[in-house]
Amino acid sequence: MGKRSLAALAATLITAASLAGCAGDDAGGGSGGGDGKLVLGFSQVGAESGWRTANTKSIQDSAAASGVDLKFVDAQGKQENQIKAIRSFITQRVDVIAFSPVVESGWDTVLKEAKDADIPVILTDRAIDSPDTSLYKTFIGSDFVLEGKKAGEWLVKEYEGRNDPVNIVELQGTPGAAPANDRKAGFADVIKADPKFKVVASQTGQFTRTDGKQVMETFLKSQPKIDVLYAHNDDMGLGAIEAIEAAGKKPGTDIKIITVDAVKDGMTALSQGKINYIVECSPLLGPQLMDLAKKVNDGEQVEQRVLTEETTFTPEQAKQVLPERKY
Ligand code: GYE
Repeated sequence: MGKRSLAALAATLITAASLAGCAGDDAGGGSGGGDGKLVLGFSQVGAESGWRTANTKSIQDSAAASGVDLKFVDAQGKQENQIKAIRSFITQRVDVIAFSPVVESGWDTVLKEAKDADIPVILTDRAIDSPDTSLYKTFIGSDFVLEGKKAGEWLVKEYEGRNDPVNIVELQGTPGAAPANDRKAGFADVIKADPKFKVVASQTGQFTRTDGKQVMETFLKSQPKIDVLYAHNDDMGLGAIEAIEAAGKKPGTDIKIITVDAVKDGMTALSQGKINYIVECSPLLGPQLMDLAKKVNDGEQVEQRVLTEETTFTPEQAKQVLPERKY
């Protein structure tokens, strides 16, 4: 149990004592079971993609390695489940709450509850749109706007010196999620400089392979000419590849494909030339998260924004790093 929890426990005990006239042995303060471990409540988005699976593993492995008592709850893609989980972490009086918000909006009420309970919150992977930054201690994760820009920059280079229109279809992530909003915005911002680039269709594929495939099928039916697919993650791109192949076209050749994440399956498709470019988004946030959780629990000052280091991959680069790729 960290300093904060001890303070909270003391406060709870004092309140309980004054209310009941006696001090119970554990008035619900601190759920660490008295073994001195930091208790971290973590609400995960779900299991929608390879990225998410790797992210979950990173968090669970790092918690075990650093002696953190992790209370892990999977929200199955639903904000209401995340709110429930956060409320239950507050009731359990965990030391620190971390979560990866399914969508950007609608967190103020529950985060105020955590703040009132004096439980520090860490945003992991995805941001929220609340202007009240006092609702969380820090936000660790990637710069999704930058990722979208990197995708756009590759495209601009790829079609340099050509004037024919370039028809782009876009598979967006979960509606309202920070990576969907930002990857769209960053990409649009770069390609708007040249009117030959046209996003002819843009729809959500929910960050999943199944939806990516299904939506690509409809794009292929409704669009007479598709030059490029920009998918907000590898999984949707991989689903789309199946649809493109089923339609008798060659992914990576007939339709150029750009994705984000760089998970193993995506990198394999990239090395085979079925994807042309991947912007990396690292899911390995576990070690940094544990470190930040310990710091905020000890009342240490931490940066409001902790960025993840990332790169981009071409097919050649994918071939080189694939043998070492862990996820
Ligand atoms: O890119 C996608 C996942 O929030 C960065 O969520 C994450 C995104 C990731 O489902 O594959």
